[in-house]
Amino acid sequence: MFLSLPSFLHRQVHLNTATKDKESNIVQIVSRGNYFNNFLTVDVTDDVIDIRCHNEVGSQKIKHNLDYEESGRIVISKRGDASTIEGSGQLALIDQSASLIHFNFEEKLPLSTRSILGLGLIPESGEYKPTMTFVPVNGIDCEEVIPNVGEFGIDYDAQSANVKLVKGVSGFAGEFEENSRAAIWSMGPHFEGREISYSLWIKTEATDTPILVSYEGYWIKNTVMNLRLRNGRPELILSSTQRLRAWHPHPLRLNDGHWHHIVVTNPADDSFLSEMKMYVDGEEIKTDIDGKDERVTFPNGGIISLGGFGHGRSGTNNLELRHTRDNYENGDNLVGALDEVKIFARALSSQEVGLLYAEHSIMSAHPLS
Ligand SMILES: [Ca+2]
Repeated sequence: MFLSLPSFLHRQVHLNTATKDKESNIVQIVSRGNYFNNFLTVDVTDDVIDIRCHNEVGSQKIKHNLDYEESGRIVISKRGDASTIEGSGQLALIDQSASLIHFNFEEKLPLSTRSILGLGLIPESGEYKPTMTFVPVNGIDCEEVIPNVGEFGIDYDAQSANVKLVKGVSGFAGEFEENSRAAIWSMGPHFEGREISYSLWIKTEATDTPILVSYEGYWIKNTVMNLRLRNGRPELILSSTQRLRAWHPHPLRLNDGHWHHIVVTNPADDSFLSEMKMYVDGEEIKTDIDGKDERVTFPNGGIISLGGFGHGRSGTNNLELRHTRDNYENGDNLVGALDEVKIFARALSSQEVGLLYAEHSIMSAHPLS
């Protein structure tokens, strides 16, 4: 039987994923683990497949702790007339059309209460523990997390420092300052030239070039997907020589101290840079490109951060390189607030963007449409 793979999640991600084909009952399970910090067991009987995920817990013990707890389970049963597929925890079925990453900034939690797969392997941390108490990000120790409430769950929490919770478009927002950090350790969900979208609310008066969302490869450094403002004008950096930006003659400035909604989307797999779309306050805006109009390609195995650079290049000892990323045209730490930051592993239609905006548009005092 030929499997129609496009309906599965096929990206390099840094967690356990269970997905199901929309049409059939074919299930795909991907698992990962370094130094046996995570593994699956599979129990097959006549009409039941019972797969369990085991996550390393406990105290430090030079990489191999060998102390585990069950962190997820999926049971596929063909007993009787009907097939059933029940996933939970780390093996809960992922809704691929929903936001995989979603920060609503409703709470912050101590990092010590959130076990994030593989985080203890970060070279600078000097310790290996299944659960960390702090992790350094660009010179600042992060002891808190902003939980990811999207489908990818806890492994995509943002390790954070100096992010204040203030009034946002929906409940609280995250207020960033110069020494704020919000960095995701786990990789993905970008993949080569595939569809991807960012949606977020921003409030700032910054006149410099604040980074709103950064995605950069952990190993491959040729391309990025960094959304930033340049004196209030949105621009999407794809490489050191390519960007998509608000059409230059347009007087658009979003650094007016009011909430604004921005969406960028790669509308189809292997789009050209000029085909990527940008929306402000629910409406598509005219863009132009700076650099060569090529098919976009995102690094596999990349990591995301909010309001500045994150864990990227944690393998290098060159602090200047790590902190400035000069070859990506740099960018400043955000002074301002973010809310409802969402990342989808698919394109968003103009109708969907309109709905995302309308959901909280009462907060936008100056809609541009
Ligand atoms: Ca919120």
